[in-house]
Amino acid sequence: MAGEPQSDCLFCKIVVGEVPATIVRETETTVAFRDINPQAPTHVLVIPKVHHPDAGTLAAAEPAVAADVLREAAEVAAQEKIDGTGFRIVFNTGTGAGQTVFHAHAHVLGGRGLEWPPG
Ligand code: IU
Repeated sequence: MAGEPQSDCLFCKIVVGEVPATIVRETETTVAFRDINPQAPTHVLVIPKVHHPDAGTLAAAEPAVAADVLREAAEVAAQEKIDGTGFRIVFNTGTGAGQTVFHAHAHVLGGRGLEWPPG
């Protein structure tokens, strides 16, 4: 069922502590942790605790939680002190866009120059 934990989902396992992660922030509805393969000096993932496959399906089903994810992404940037120079919030959606984990997540990237358009 939409929103329910999925036994084969890595990020659902991070939410319950079955898979380790370096958590930098946590709220009632979200967890933020460092990406294991960082693409920038700051690279943190913000995920909803509920399971939805991507940002769009999350926003359609639980818009308040989608807003929580966005707010937490900005809070991470402030906590990491990358908000002054600028940072990027990325939602890869679909395999063609590089999505590899099908539990909605925001990448928060910063601490270096960020080119536009992204590759
Ligand atoms: P993507 O947008 O679905 O490609 O992002 C998934 C990210 O999850 C990717 O940057 C991985 O490095 C990251 N990640 C992680 O932080 N911890 C893990 O155990 C696994 C993937 I698997």
